Amino acid sequence: MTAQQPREAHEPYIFELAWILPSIAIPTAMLVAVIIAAFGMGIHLPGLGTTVDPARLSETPPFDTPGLTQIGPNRYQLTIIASAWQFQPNEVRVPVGAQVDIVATSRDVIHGFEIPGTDVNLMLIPGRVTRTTITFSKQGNYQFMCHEYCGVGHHLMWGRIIVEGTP
Ligand SMILES: [Cu+2]
Repeated sequence: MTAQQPREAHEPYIFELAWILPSIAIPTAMLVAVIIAAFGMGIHLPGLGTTVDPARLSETPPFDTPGLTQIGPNRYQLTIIASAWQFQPNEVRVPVGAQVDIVATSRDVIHGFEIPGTDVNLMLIPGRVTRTTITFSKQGNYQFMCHEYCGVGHHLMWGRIIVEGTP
């Protein structure tokens, strides 16, 4: 048995505990939040899942017919192919209030797809299919552009979604 420590020796231990416990509790809480988000709420990075052969896009649905397709009442699928240095299609018209499922890929190098002012901000990777969904609740011109530098014509890679009609 060791002799009992003097009372002062316990005080630093309390302070250490006050730092150590949160430094364990906070990362643990963050890990739990990530696990709940991924498995409980189904939140994943856009684009995980499907692959496609970039050399055979013209034979592979839905990329054999890029553009807008109505898939339900006020719901559309917008299929987009990015390549150096254009988007196909580069202009589409959708009715206001429409829910648009964007399905996109790249034919050659890594491109980006961003619609400023919205949550749409995607990477288009050759061989991968990237998906997201957006509802256009306000009419207007929504410009989209490539935001991954992809060569000398990068600045030419843009297009627009024209949201028209009355809500
Ligand atoms: Cu680009």
